[in-house]
Amino acid sequence: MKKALITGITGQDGSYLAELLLEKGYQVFGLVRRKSSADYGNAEHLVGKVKFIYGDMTDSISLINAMKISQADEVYNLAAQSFVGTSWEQPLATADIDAIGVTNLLEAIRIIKPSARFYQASTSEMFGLVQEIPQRETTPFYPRSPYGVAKLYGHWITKNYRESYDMHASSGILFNHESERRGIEFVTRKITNSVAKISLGLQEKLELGNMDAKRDWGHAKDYVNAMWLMLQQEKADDYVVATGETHTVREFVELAFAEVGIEIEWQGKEENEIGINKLNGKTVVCINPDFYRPAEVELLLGSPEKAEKHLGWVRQVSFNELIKLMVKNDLELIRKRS
Ligand code: NAP
Ligand code: G4F
Repeated sequence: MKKALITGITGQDGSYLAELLLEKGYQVFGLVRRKSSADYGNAEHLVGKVKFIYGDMTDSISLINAMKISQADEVYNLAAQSFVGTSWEQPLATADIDAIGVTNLLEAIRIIKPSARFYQASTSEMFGLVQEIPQRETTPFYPRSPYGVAKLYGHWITKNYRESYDMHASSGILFNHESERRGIEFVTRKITNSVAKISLGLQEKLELGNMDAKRDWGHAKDYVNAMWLMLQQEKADDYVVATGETHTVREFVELAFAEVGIEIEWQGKEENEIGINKLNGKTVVCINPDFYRPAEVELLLGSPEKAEKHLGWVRQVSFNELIKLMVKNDLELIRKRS
């Protein structure tokens, strides 16, 4: 039985990856942070199936301990302060977790079990002010947030340990991926949750920042499969995982409202732009500049060519299906609660 250790198991990707590895017959260990009340987040339903180990990316001893206990053959580093907006408010914590934390984990592997295969959760945020369209493995990086900068360190230290110590260490440069388990502060889930509430008469308006931003959005379930595929290759390498399509936040809003039968008409420009419900003339979307970022990533569009060709990775969920699933899920959750 293969053993895997997942950091960030309580998050969106960690929980889907744990399900995938359990299905494949792995023994799964998950690193969790100690909280004042027991909370396994998205991995709540995996209690009893996964062995949880307390630890923190900033505490190298706890990572050595997690490697000793798990003796993992595969280590997936998904733990991060993952919200770009917060990285301006907590730049040092973001660097400690997302940058130095990666070295802490690589060292724990090197000390305890250097033969273990390692996956690093790199990100399209490293492309930031994009130098090429679409972005590929060879596109130069230009991060635009403390998060992007910290992740770039994590990316390079992974490559460096591969080259310095011949470790099987790979990075997945994953573009935005969402799901029914996405954190509520990320724009897609914020939209689908608000759309559900507005359609049920529980909220008046959705307030957003930059609606012109373009993202390459896929479903998290498809993306965790790519992570696993990377660690099954004979040689470690870096791969872009993306859909090859890009859409604005505004398009996401329109399609999400369409799921509940609301057609949006846009009026005004920039900070004065509003989205009106065509049926009753009510304003349901407006701009709140508090959600603008000090530096923005305007356009992300990835090329999945290498992942498709070398890993045989295939995406199952389309952009429209993703929105449908997320709105449906939020409607069900809210109806259950009220
Ligand atoms: P997420 O839902 O925010 O999950 C983050 C996980 O990291 C949570 O389990 C969190 O635990 C854990 N964590 C945070 N700080 C930690 C620390 N100091 N020590 C140990 N664990 C810590 O993120 P996600 O969307 O699943 O993303 C997974 C990874 O992929 C992240 O590294 C993210 O940066 C990266 N990524 C995500 C995307 C995307 O579009 N989703 C794209 C590219 C890369 P708590 O529950 O205790 O907070
Ligand atoms: O959903 P977001 O917060 O995701 P962002 O910044 O693209 O980061 C996500 O994807 C990265 C991969 O590229 C991951 F590495 C990272 O961990 C995270 O998962 O924002 C998407 C876009 C941005 O341009 C933002 O300015 O939506 C824009 N936006 C407009 N209004 C908003 C809002 N974002 C948020 N969160 N909230 C708004 O009200």
